[in-house]
Amino acid sequence: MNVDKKAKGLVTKKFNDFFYVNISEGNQLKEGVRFLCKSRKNVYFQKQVIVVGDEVIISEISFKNKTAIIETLLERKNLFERPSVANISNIYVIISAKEPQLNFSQVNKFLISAESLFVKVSLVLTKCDLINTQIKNQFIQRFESWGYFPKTLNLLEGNSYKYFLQELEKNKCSIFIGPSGVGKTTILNKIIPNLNNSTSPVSRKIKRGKNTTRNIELFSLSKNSYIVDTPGFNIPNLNINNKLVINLFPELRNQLFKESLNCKFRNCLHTHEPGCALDKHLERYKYYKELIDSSKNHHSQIQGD
Ligand SMILES: Nc1nc2c(ncn2[C@@H]2O[C@H](COP(=O)(O)OP(=O)(O)OP(=O)(O)O)[C@@H](O)[C@H]2O)c(=O)[nH]1
Ligand SMILES: [Mg+2]
Ligand SMILES: [Zn+2]
Repeated sequence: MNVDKKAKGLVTKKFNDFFYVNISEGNQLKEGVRFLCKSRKNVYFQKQVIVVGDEVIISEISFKNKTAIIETLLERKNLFERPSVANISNIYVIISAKEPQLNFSQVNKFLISAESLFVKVSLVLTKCDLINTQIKNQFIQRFESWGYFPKTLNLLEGNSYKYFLQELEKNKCSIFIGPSGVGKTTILNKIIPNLNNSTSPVSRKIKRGKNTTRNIELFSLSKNSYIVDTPGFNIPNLNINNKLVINLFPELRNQLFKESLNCKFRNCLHTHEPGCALDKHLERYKYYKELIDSSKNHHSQIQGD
């Protein structure tokens, strides 16, 4: 049966010139059916091409062949860049306690980059079976001083994944980011029945991941809840207005909101200003200052050109 009707859908995968689109919930057409689509020419949102996570309108729908054409790209709430994923509601920065070794400066960069999308950011510590409780608690305490309450997972304890899934099912679209080999795909395989996506052990010699995941794909967890696995990747440089930098650090921004910080100057950037009331005795304050300085330099370079 061919139905030539329009429907709203969600782009779950992109390859070459093709897209997989799932028909959204609430449509009289079959929910959850996956259509192989091509896009009409000139389908953009603010001059940007269609990416995974985008909502689209499809037409020329063939139920027999499971094909359709993307006609329109709907308004995007946000765009995570490199890898490109649209309409994210929650970001999970996944890191491992060991193999690959926990690198705090790298975690900091992932967190800052994640926070710059201004959605909820959480931290997940995997491979906790490879460290003892004392070290685990030290890691947790350190991240708490950064304003995060990390979830801990390990392969030996099945329940930890079960509780994590319950949380993820409440989110509209979560994305996993983090270095290669930390176990992002392993989590997905644990929580989505019959998924069996490829994972591989970290290299024995250099204890680093092997960049196993290559594609970006959106998987359905339940009605209205999706999750995106990503390849381990390098963190792009940030280019952010220096007034917003404080929002990237929960331990600093909490001071602004919870304690109604009274700096002498209303536009205080909390660096060298007299009468600044921000508590600067925090581990990541130096990263905050670095970001302010680099965004200032960037700004003056642009003005100087
Ligand atoms: N001991 C232990 N090993 C784990 C745990 N979670 C994952 N691993 C192992 O870590 C290795 C890498 O896992 P992957 O899931 O491929 O890692 P990834 O983050 O998806 O890596 P990329 O796709 O390369 O970005 C696999 O051999 C997993 O079995 C854990 O909790 N404990
Ligand atoms: Mg992977
Ligand atoms: Zn201040």
